[in-house]
Amino acid sequence: MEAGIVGLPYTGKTTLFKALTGQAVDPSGGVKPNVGVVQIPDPRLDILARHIPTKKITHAQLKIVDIPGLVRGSSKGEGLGNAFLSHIREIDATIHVVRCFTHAPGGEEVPHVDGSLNPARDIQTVELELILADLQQVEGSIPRAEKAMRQKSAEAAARLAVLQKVLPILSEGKPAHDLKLTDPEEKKAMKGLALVSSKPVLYVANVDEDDLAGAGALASQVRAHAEAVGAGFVPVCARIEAELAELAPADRAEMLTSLGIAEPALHTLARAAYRLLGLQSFYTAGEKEVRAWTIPVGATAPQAAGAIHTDFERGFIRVEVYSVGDLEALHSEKAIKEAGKMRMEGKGYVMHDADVCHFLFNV
Ligand SMILES: Nc1nc2c(ncn2[C@@H]2O[C@H](COP(=O)(O)OP(=O)(O)OP(=O)(O)O)[C@@H](O)[C@H]2O)c(=O)[nH]1
Ligand SMILES: [Mg+2]
Repeated sequence: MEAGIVGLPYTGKTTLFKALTGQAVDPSGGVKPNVGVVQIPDPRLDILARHIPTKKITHAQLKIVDIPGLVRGSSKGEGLGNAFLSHIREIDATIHVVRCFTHAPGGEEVPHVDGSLNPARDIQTVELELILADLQQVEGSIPRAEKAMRQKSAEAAARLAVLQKVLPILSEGKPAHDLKLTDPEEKKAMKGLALVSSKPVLYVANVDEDDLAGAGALASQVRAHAEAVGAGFVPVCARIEAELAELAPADRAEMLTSLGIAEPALHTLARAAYRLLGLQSFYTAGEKEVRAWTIPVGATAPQAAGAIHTDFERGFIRVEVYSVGDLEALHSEKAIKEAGKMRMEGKGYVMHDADVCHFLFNV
């Protein structure tokens, strides 16, 4: 799972990256993307480890890429041109950072590339660049796709059909996300195109420290846009979060209390990203390791086993399941069994969020 951070220059992308990953960044100021891994915070792992003594706790992970170089006119070769695109095709979701803070800490000015604070305009600027980049890709792909039609394969036909359907949408300045497909072959072809404007978006309003809830006029523009397009929205003060990330846990808790924040934005962001991507977690728990795994909502038990190891999916026999809530209430797997809450499920079982699993397989 991979999310890419995009946004105009000086919006706080790298600050957010540091906050999320706790990782050092490229000091050159960003020609190369910063790549890091976020351990998804998950209180359920603590519940599991409290009742099932274990040597190791492993969090689910999200890969984050801080993508620099997107500016107004990228598609026409401004700045680094479309170089940023090579890093963005692979991502599953876009985290779009929008500047809503007025000053840098200490009050000094942070320049804005377009001379004034205007989140709604900034969103349009970035999204138009993504759409134009996709448009160039689609226009470039059509002649090749037409040639490929000679092979008379269903795959080539689906690819050309999708290119022809998405072209007018992009030409109108709308995101590829607006194209709704039903045919499975076409859906697959669409995925293969990996168009940037087809990815789900999480808008992050990077706010001043006196508007952490994002209730101010600037952040409200971002929220309104996110709601209008059915995307995710999280207000974050990236600078404070970056400071929090550097603190020891006890100091962090104290700073959170003094700021009146319930939890670091990383938690809110991680949950929003999960929701956006249609993901949920299941767990395996034993004395060697307590671990969170990520699967799409709707995944079956064999598919969940496959998230651990592909052989487990093929050799799946059945699974013993209970939920984290059962363990919290009853304190041990033995007590869960005695209460009749340990379930045996077969191949058709659709996984629930917070399931704890013992898989039985044959490899
Ligand atoms: N007040 C305030 N300033 C911030 C915040 N986030 C970033 N800044 C400041 O904004 C400036 C730019 O931040 P960066 O994180 O480098 O921005 P960027 O989007 O990575 O910029 P480029 O990589 O140049 O495109 C720095 O001076 C930061 O200190 C914030 O949440 N609040
Ligand atoms: Mg940067």
